[in-house]
Amino acid sequence: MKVTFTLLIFLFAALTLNAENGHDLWLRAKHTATVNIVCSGKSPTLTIAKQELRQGWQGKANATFVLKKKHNKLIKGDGYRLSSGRIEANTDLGILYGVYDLLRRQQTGEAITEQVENPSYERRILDHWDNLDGTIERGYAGRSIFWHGKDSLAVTEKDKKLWQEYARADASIGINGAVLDNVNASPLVLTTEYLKRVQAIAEVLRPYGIKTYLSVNFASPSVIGGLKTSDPLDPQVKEWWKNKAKEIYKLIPDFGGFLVKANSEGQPGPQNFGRTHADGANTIADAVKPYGGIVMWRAFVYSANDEDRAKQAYNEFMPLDGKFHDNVIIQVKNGPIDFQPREPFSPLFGAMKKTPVMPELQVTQEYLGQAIHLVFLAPMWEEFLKSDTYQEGKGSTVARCTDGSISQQKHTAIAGVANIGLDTNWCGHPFAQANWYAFGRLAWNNQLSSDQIADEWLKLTFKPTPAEDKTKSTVLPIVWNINFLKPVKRMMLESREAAVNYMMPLGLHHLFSANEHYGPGPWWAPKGVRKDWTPPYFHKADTLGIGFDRTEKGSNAVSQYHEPLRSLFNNVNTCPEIYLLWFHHLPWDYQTKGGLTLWDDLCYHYQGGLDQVRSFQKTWDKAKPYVDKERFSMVQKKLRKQCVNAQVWKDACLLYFQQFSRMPIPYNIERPVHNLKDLIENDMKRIR
Ligand code: GCW
Repeated sequence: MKVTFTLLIFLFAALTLNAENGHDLWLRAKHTATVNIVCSGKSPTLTIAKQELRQGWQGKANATFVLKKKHNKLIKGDGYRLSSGRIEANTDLGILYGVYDLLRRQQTGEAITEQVENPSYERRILDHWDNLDGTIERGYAGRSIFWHGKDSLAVTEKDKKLWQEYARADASIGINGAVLDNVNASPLVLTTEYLKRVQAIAEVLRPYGIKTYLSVNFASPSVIGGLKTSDPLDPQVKEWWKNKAKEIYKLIPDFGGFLVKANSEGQPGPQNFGRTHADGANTIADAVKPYGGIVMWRAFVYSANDEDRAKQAYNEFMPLDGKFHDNVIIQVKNGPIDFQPREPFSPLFGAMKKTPVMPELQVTQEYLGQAIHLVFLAPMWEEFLKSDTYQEGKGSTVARCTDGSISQQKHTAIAGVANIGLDTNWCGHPFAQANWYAFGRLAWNNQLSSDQIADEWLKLTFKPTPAEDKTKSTVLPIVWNINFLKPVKRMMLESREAAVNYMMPLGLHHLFSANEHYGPGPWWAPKGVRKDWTPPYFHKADTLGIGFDRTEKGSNAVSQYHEPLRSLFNNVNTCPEIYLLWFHHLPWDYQTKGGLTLWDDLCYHYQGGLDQVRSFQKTWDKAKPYVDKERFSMVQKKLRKQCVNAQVWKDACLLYFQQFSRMPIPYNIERPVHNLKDLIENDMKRIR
């Protein structure tokens, strides 16, 4: 009996050991060969570099490889020069990045020619919206990896191991900063007991080149400092921030700085004291300046007034251009509303001439199916980064307006709102890991294509190769299984457009029910809720038509863009159809470019999105032979749910809008399978 029990435990352990849980991300254990490393320098970062190289080498057995710190004018920041036998860099971190790049190339079969790789942005940061009690705002992958509540501030070995794994994953894709707490910040994070934990996290992250940053609450001086005010121009308040910075830098000498959400969605800010965003940002920036710290001040501001919400950030910040101190960067979300499946770029990019601006992307899929829908975000970010702002004429892409190519900037940065939690696979959905990966890769090189990123990630994350021959000393050359790689990559690359199609095509936006931002609710507008938080504010559907008129005759949001974009968006004939209802309110029988009525076109888009998800299911089922069974079935289940959801989105939006269009759903597409009344009632039950 006892023997059988032990045997069972053994069998169970063996099984779980082999089970693929996704925890290793794109850094999977490999079958490697030995390598002789020549490296004279010594530092914790170099120790990691050497260890990674030894652990991951897939080149010729017994080859010699040189890691060398050497000043080279072509190399910028933590960039590096890579060739088949050596990596050179100006910094130890540059060497570590070079090692990760080399190993990635060895594993994906990408050529290793002599080349210099420099980062697009100086600071490549993940913003964790982690609350101190361990919950995560808009987090869909479990609780926080950093915080477990006020009774668990003591640092455990388990914490440290996880932070180290996190740091390694970040460093492997070039991320060099982490904001450890939610932008809806608790003042408590600046108290000494919490700062001690921040110090411990910083110590684990440091050898991997990751700086820690904190989101701070603007009212901290009064809430935890006991001052009568948090007025940024009050001398005592200034002194308080200075002392706080001093305390932090004593604990964390390389602390990165602060991120601030002020006068936005109920958060306190300088306007509570009759001061401007510049006054607020500068006071805090002055405090960290002696130590080289920065302040990332968010432009995500809008009030419940009559002005088009899409215009407000620009209106608020443009008059302040030139008033910010030189260690302030304005952090701007990619679109003017809020991380929707598709938005045109925010007009604040390419607008401010004297103030650096950094993009804020959302890796966590708040508005894109959360951890259930398979949506690869690189195509969305690529579309954004390549958007031309025309700041200095043609070719002034968002990428170039923010990475220092157009105007000399003291600091450049990019941030992504993390999708990471305590879930074993970190991100909830196996394919959500690709979004973490893509953010890091694009932050490092804002010219990369989504195709390349998807290709790399798939090769690193799955093993789409014939079974490895463990008897051979090397595993090269790698033959990628094209039956897996090609269709699965196509699915990833199409997935964002699919989500746009079944959620909100043709420029529609914010059609979500309630504050969950998951399912459809084009009808959702309960009494007492701010109107700019409700879908009818955004779609403006009535019997005459649908869409938000942002032309010169409407809110005139188009005027915030440079020419020729202003006229292009303003004119319904030249406005790209992907933004049609973002900028125009049009009659239901308006003829779109394909010769359809607007109503029919809308219907075909919703049907098209649903069809795409169904085709993803087929693609994935066919990929079965090439994927471990755990991840295969997890993705399969999630795709089933996504398909059901896409059907709900289609039915909900079409049946709701049909009340206004009073036109039939084209007879050659599928009939709805839900009733509008049921959808609305279920929705109401859910939010109650
Ligand atoms: O979109 C909204 C989110 C909030 C978030 C806010 C912001 C952190 O729904 O949860 O708060 O954006 O970016 O500040």
